[in-house]
Amino acid sequence: MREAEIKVRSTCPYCGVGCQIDMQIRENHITRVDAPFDVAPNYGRLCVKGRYGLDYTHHPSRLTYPLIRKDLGILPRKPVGLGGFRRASWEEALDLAAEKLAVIVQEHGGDALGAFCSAKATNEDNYLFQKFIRGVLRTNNIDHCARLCHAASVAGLQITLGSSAMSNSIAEMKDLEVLLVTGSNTSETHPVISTFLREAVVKNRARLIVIDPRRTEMSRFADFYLQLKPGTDVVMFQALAQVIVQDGLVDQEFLDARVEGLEEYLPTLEGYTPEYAEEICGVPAERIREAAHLYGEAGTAAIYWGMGISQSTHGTDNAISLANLALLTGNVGRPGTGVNPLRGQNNVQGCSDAGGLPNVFPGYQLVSDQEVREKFETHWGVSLNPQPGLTTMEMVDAAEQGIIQGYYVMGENPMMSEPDLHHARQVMANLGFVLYQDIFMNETGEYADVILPAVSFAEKAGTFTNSDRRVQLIRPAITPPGEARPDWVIIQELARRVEDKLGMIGSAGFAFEHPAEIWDEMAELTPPFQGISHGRLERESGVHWPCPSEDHPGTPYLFSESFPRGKGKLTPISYRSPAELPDEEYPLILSTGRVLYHWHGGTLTRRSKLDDIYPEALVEIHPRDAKGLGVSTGDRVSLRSRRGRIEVKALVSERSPIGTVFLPFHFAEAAANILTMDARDPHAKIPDYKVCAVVLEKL
Ligand SMILES: Nc1nc2c(c(=O)[nH]1)N[C@H]1C(S)=C(S)[C@@H](COP(=O)(O)OP(=O)(O)OC[C@H]3O[C@@H](n4cnc5c(=O)[nH]c(N)nc54)[C@H](O)[C@@H]3O)O[C@H]1N2
Ligand SMILES: Nc1nc2c(c(=O)[nH]1)N[C@H]1C(S)=C(S)[C@@H](COP(=O)(O)OP(=O)(O)OC[C@H]3O[C@@H](n4cnc5c(=O)[nH]c(N)nc54)[C@H](O)[C@@H]3O)O[C@H]1N2
Ligand code: SF4
Ligand SMILES: [Mo]
Repeated sequence: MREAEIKVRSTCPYCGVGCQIDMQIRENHITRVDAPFDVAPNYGRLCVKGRYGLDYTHHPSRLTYPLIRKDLGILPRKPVGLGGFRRASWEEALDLAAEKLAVIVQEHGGDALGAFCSAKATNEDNYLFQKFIRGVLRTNNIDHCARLCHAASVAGLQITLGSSAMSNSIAEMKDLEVLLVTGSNTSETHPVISTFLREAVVKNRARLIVIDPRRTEMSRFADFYLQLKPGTDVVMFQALAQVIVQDGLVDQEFLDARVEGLEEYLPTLEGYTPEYAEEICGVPAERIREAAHLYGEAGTAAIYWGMGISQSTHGTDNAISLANLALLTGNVGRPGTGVNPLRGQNNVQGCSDAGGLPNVFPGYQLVSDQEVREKFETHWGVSLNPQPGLTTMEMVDAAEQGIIQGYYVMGENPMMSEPDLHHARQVMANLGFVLYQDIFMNETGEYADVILPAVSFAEKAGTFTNSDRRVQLIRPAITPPGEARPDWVIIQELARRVEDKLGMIGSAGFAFEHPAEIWDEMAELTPPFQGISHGRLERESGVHWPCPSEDHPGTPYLFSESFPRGKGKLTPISYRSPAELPDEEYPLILSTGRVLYHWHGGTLTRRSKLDDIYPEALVEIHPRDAKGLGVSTGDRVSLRSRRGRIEVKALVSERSPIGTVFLPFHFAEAAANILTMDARDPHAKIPDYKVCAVVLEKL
């Protein structure tokens, strides 16, 4: 008899929209995915990844038992595939991992370890992970892909508003009046959000401004498409601000009541005329004036942005310049207004919220604050390190200098996602110990000493927090392959063993029996989560934090009365040109990013049907540049920068501007990050993935 079909409600594991999905399960397989029509945030909508991209869960190459490197201890370690490892029991692998970590802590202190938590894993996994790293290993060297992502948005919004999350909900998008989208290829990277934004324009007559060097699909819907030169955002946004000030479009009442810093700020706009912006950004001054009027005269206007703003050596300034615009015009704190960095990974918001950052405990409570630390010390029964830890890129530096001796990587792939991979891989090859925990082997796992197999989102319980701070459940739908275990279970087993070896038995407490209990402990220590529990999420489907008590409805938009820092701060900035510009030897700008069908290093989507649709890397080049180089679509070309060289196929298209080529970073065989550089934003430490210099040659 055929096994009955069951339906399981869960949350899509790909992007930060956090679509709700109904998975049909037959014979332990996800056979079909639908979206419930009556549930936020997607109300029946899904993109191709949510609908057809979950088949990676069944891929035969899932990790099913623990593995130990055959040539353990030989340095520099070579990157090896699964053949370089031998099967081990959980006992042996966990004991070995615990022993290695404990020895490093005993001999060099906890700060000799670096830990990467995961924006793919649950809030509960990440809470427990950081509890282990801080409480048992006694280091705050914990970070994750948020550093390579919205770190600059976070830094900029901290300075101007004191908060860093998206200020508005997805629900209000379709009713917007004016919206500005910049540095976001929304249709491909937040596809369901893009349908709401386009609905606002197409059905509800919203006016759209798109500011992006690349002719993204969103630009086709725009009233104003300003195709600025890469890396010139500060000039563009300062010029918009100047027009708003000069033409009397500021919201004086709002400025008087809720904003400070106007006197110092105004003079710094002086040189930024639309004419100067035309010269630097390549956009006609008149268009800049018109766009400024559209934004400045709107009753309500909201700003949405992505990596084109954040991933820059002046990303913090970019984000500040956007917040300044919103403050000048009073476009923040009411429905339909706001400043909205669109969060990328399914749970990057939650991983940060749960304390997956080097300077904060869950809920952004500072590790350097003694009172906060004492609260966690009392609750966890440990003494904690008061020194904020290192960021992702600083950990690479520290590893190179021999200060960091070991990595624990859970659910990330830095050997594809970090810039300047030749350098990053060399550092990895010389680390004393690498512990790796994932659902698949990837380019980072090839450097592991011990591999611990985790289960996927479809095989465990927990919560993800989406881009508008909505906490939602995932539910077990299929049984895991082989001996794979949930991340939180693995972390507990490991933590107990390391405690044992360090002689701290019975201290921190890793005896949870269900993720719901882990959530409850985190909520108890984190005021904005206190009104949320798994039980409530079962009943209500999703709750937006801050939600301080059980009778609190949750908070769909922020800053209605005040900003977390009190008044909003207009913040002076000035333009600096990108860190590396084209020259005679490297005459083109390389911009890297995403395509609809693939996900980051490709670990998931290249094991999905989606790979049949988009099976290889393509570098997008403007017809004018292509003609000059004698290149046609389909030709093989080499791309070379000061850091390295790769080979790809060309795609001639007018999407990229003249002088700039675009390359997705999803393909290991043509890894974009071989070419990129690790020049960083001084505040946010985020690398510039959007502008470096390359030369393209036909093969
Ligand atoms: N299909 C798919 N979707 C994803 C992901 C994925 O890997 N695949 N990843 C998720 C993650 S983690 C993230 S962070 C998001 C990222 O989502 P996005 O930020 O939308 O993605 P990117 O492709 O990095 O491109 C950003 C945009 O910035 C523009 N840009 C480049 N340089 C500049 C500049 O100097 N100024 C301005 N204003 N714009 C510029 C590019 O032309 C592009 O349109 O996507 C999420 N969604
Ligand atoms: N050139 C260039 N580089 C970039 C960017 C760019 O625009 N250009 N963007 C940057 C940005 S914004 C980001 S966010 C980063 C992303 O960089 P990463 O986070 O390093 O990339 P992912 O490929 O998403 O890695 C996720 C890993 O988690 C694993 N995984 C999935 N589910 C689970 C689970 O439940 N448990 C465990 N343990 N593992 C799981 C997957 O198999 C995969 O190996 O890349 C950055 N790098
Ligand atoms: S928009 Fe994002 S969350 Fe929704 S189905 Fe697509 S990838 Fe999943
Ligand atoms: Mo990201």
